[in-house]
Amino acid sequence: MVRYCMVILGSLAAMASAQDICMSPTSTFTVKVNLFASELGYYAFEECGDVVNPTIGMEVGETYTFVQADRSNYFHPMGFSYFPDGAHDGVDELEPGIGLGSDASCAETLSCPAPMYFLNDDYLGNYSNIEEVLPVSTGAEDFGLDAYEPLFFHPMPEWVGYGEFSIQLRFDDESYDKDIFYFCHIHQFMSGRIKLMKNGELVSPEDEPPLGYTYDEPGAFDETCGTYGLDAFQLPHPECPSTFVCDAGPENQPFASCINAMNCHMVVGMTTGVSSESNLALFIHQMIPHHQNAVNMAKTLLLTGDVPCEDLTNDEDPYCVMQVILREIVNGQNFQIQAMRGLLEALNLPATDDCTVPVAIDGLDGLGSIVERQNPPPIEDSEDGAAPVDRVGGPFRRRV
Ligand SMILES: [Cu+2]
Repeated sequence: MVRYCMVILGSLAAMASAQDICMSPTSTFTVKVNLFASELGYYAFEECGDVVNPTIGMEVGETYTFVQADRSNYFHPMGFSYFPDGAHDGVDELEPGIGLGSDASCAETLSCPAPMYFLNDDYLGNYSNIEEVLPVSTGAEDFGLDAYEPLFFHPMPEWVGYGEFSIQLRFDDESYDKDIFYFCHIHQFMSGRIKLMKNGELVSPEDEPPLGYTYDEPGAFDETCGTYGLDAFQLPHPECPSTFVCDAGPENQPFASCINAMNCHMVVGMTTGVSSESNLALFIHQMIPHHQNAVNMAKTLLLTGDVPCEDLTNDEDPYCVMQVILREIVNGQNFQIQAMRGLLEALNLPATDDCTVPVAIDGLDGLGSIVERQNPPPIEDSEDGAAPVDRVGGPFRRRV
């Protein structure tokens, strides 16, 4: 009996309930990115409240507008795909030449549904399945993404200065019977589900295809700091010094305790092995926690509200200059973290190579055992005749 109930619950979990689907009565979704909701941030829509990556509903054959004007969209150009994460995962996106319905003839005429990308009111492509924008096309495959996406990598004040980014999407393949997804063209793992509907009825009651991953959920401490992954690194911690911030008064205490935990997270992350004997792997394993620290620091300062800025293009205002720096750090370094993780995978190098090094104080490590200082061997003369480098000191190692 119990098992039977669980099976039913299990299948219910994969079904969409109408209450969980966010519809927009105006057919507009105002896109924002909640940078504090996960390591990378998650999409949210003004029309859907505070829920991150909400499941949204779209009527087949109707035109929807996704407005990416909010500053939080920087580095997050939205895409649409048949499977989560699109090209990040090597799976099909919505493109004029890709039809996954039972009638795939649209692929031959390049008239399958695809998003149409706009800057201000100018459509950036020549494909169209929206008559009101451009006569419906066949044989044209440029839907504007190639002009749209690169602008999201430009320096933030330039990106803001370009104007209002938006996307129109009319999914009109009547023969397709599953869900589609929105995703970020720059960051993986930010996908959300789109339920297609016909006259208010779900095309697919089941959530198909599956998302394939769960969303990050910040811990309680992370929520106060606007960070990700720090709950287990609050001080005291056996691999960290007793503090990183000295003499913080009551006013700075909350920010300082966030800084303490993020620096401890970094220090713990920056003790790694070289099991692969690869300097490149060593660099990446050390750089990722370093980047994560920069991202966490920037997010926490953003969350304090201590860096107010109305006009991000105003480089005379120190707060605006700082706000730009913070947002560029969060988005640019997160992008680099993902790229470096991808490199490790592509090169068959281990994803992580952590080692545990208790913090050493006065010859004692954090666990109270005796440690000794091991000096590394001197570096030999290099072949090109460069002088040897004098290295002072070395890492503390536990005596075994
Ligand atoms: Cu993104």
